[in-house]
Amino acid sequence: MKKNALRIGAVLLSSALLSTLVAPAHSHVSVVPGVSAAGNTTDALTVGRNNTINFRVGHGCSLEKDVIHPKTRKVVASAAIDKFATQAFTVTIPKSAMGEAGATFPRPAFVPGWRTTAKKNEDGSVTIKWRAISNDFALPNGPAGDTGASMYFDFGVRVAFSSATRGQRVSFVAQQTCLVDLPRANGFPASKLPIYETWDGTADGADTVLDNNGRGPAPTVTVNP
Ligand SMILES: [Cu+2]
Repeated sequence: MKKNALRIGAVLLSSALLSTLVAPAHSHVSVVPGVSAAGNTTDALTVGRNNTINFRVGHGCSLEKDVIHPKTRKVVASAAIDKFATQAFTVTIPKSAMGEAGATFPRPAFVPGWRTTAKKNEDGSVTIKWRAISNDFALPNGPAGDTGASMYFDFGVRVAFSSATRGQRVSFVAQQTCLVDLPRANGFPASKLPIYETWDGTADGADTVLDNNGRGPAPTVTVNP
């Protein structure tokens, strides 16, 4: 989606206030600091403390172009109307959030009904993936009914910000995978077409490729100085 996220200028705010200022947008994917066992949200973004952060998914996937059935050539999903449930969510934790040596593996929160995997990448970063074990557990775009509002969910991860991140912005590439049903047709078995919302950029509005992989800003936090 290419909604403009609300942006707040932080020029006049003290550093104490700054620690609470993270990705104010209500939609897209943003980082929300977790509450520590001591009951504060400062530890989450402070080097050397328990850095528990949550990735808030604000809505499901939209289409950039209609999905045409490969066999019948009929429109099976409309870009103007249809939204899709999130079946999988991935987030990549950079080495700068994996301790001083870049070797403290992130600890994903358990989400009932979702299977969790963690994979180490070539560059030493770790990608965490949560996948709904069935359609019933997928995160819907919105509640059933007629209000048209979307739903959100927070995927938690405990990371370990390294000293080098003090006062710095740290971004986490994230991606939602949704599935479009392609019904069975003459010689064509029923199947599912994956579509994506990829959060790996710095700004909205740059995605002009109609590939049903929407691109948006990466969730980002500023670590306390
Ligand atoms: Cu959005």
